[in-house]
Amino acid sequence: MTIPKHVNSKRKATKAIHGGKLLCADFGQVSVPIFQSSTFAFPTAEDGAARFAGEQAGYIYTRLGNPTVNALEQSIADQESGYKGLATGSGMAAITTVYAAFLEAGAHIVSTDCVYGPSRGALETIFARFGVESSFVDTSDLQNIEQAIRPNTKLVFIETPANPTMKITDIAGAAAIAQKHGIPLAVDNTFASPYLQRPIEKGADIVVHSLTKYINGHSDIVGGMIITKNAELYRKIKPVLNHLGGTMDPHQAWLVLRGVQTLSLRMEKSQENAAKLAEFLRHHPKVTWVNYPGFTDHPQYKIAKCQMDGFGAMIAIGVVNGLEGGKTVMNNVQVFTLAVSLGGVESLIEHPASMTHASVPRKHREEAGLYDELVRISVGCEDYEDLRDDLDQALNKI
Ligand code: LCS
Repeated sequence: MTIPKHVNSKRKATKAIHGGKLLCADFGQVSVPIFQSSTFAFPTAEDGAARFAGEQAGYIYTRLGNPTVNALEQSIADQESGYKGLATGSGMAAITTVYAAFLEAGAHIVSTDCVYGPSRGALETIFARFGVESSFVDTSDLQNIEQAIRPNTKLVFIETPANPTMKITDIAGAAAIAQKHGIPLAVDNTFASPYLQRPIEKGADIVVHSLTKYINGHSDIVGGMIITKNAELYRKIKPVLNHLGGTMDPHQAWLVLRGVQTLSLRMEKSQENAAKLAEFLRHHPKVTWVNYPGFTDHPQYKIAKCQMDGFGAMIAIGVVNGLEGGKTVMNNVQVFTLAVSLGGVESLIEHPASMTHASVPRKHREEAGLYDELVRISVGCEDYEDLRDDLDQALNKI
């Protein structure tokens, strides 16, 4: 048996490749195995009781813990500079588990107004039935967070960059406000990934991810992750996840472990393509506006530059003829795929008002800056020239 090496680098690409592997290196294997077992044998009845009592380390049942899933949890927690991770069956399972851990009847949450549609919908349609109150504000202006906090506020939840408006919230500023009031701050870091942004380093308490996006990167699984800053928060959330049951299965975890190893390469290529494409689109006669945090005149450019290691690969645009023009573009692309989701190696295009954010009433969408004319682009890893020429020909059909 080979003695596994413990790779203990603080650098991002190395962490993405080696994180979590040591946990399962029993035979010197280089890839983490898939422990496809729902349950784990106890050596004796006493051992079983001791494991349930938390007095003995060891696996019990995959909903409560699994070696492959744990390896992924360790990997993402390391990359996020967090304490530990809790893998979930989807990004929404991560988000609703965090809601359920902190919000009870009569509690209140302050959230970014332009969060991913279902992150808002879950609060307004499900948690509201259990007596949870929510305020959705433009968190890119920190004063709005301060003003929205009430005596019964139990969680501040921000998404930055926000889907799909590309608004940026100052994480350190939001953390300072939340901390002053003794409220945990949770950050949806899906759009940036830990390669570009690590909210816990800026003072956040909890990070959530849709792993479906950049972290997995290949549009072949749905998954989520919760990462906590410390053991106390982990212990508060873990039983909620185990009871509600939105956990991840080992095969899903293995695919994400495979995908995340190339996170640095994919992020670098996609954001390089996105920067060029944003510039190209900005000067295109059929494009009326471009939201991209890498533009020096983006309203929160300075915050993005300060808290992110790069501007990411998501772009929101408006085109001439509004929604009709946008439909023409979406119906004529050939290299881009007309599909929701984002963060995969392939470039995607979609219409948030009628697709990803259709569950948010128009009034709320427009208050949050999500207009009918907005078309969202997820820039992938293809050759830039092909992406540029494809959008150019589709735009010229308007
Ligand atoms: N958070 C953000 C920022 C997201 O964009 C999504 C999904 C989720 C959470 C939920 O993750 P899931 O449960 O889907 O893994 N966003 C999607 C989107 O923009 N298009 O399709 C899904």
